[in-house]
Amino acid sequence: MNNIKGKRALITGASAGIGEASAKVLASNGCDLILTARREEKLEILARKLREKYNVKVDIYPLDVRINESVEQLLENIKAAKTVPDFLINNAGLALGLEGVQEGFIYKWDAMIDTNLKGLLYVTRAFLPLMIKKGEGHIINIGSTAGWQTYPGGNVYNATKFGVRALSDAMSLDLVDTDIKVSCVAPGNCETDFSLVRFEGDKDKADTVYSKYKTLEAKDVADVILYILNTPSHVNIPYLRIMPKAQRNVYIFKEKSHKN
Ligand code: NDP
Ligand code: 8X3
Repeated sequence: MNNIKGKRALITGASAGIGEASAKVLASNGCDLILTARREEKLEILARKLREKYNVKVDIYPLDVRINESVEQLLENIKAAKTVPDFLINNAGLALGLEGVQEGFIYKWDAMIDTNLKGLLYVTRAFLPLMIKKGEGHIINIGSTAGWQTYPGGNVYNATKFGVRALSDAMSLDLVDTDIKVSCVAPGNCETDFSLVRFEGDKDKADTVYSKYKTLEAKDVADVILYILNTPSHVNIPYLRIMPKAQRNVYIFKEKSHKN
């Protein structure tokens, strides 16, 4: 079944990790793309490859989701280009640090809240009216297992991902009289640049997060996004949690000696 061929997806945070993998998986199924992130040069390279390999239309726009004026400018550009998306994948996000609240850094809290919650809201607020007008559509918000279970030092990141989960639920209710579906995809530990960003470039520290057991790969998450977008029109998947087999929750996992 391919319900996404010829449709168009807007992906935030498409320059790396889960967003980049989603762009590849959707393009390989014939879906046109609007790719956004702050690092335009990464988007350019990705877009060129996807156009060549899959013959799909790929537009790129540099975007910092924290800046509502930039989101509104993106909306104007997309209106002018008449490329209203059918799918919105709110993926841009990050964690910064693992400090306890008592020693936390305000700039890290601001960055997480502004990106993971306010950025998601800005983009959704901008594009939802157009998607409703267009007819059927689907919003996928990338949550996390951190939105189901807190862990020491997770505090503000946990709060943003619990928030993404609550917002997904709330959006779904608000949209009951429309043909827009809302899903929250919540991955467990997935090897991307996430930990490198969290530990501000400390590669050794980042690598330890992924060395204990076989983690998810970004493509695993992209594949479930594809599955959700491909469900028949009358089917909705409000939440989908995806974990590495070796990780049963934030605390319980099987050590690497059994790496598969
Ligand atoms: P990466 O660091 O590999 O990718 C993050 C993406 O978000 C990048 O493309 C980055 O692009 C973009 N981004 C970050 N800040 C902004 C911003 N202000 N404006 C626009 N784009 C931004 O991490 P992941 O792929 O792992 O993360 C993707 C999502 O998945 C996040 O929401 C994360 O919380 C979630 N997640 C990750 C898990 C994991 O274990 N990896 C598990 C569960 C959820 P650029 O820097 O170019 O702007
Ligand atoms: C990322 C997963 O466990 O590092 O959302 O918070 S975790």
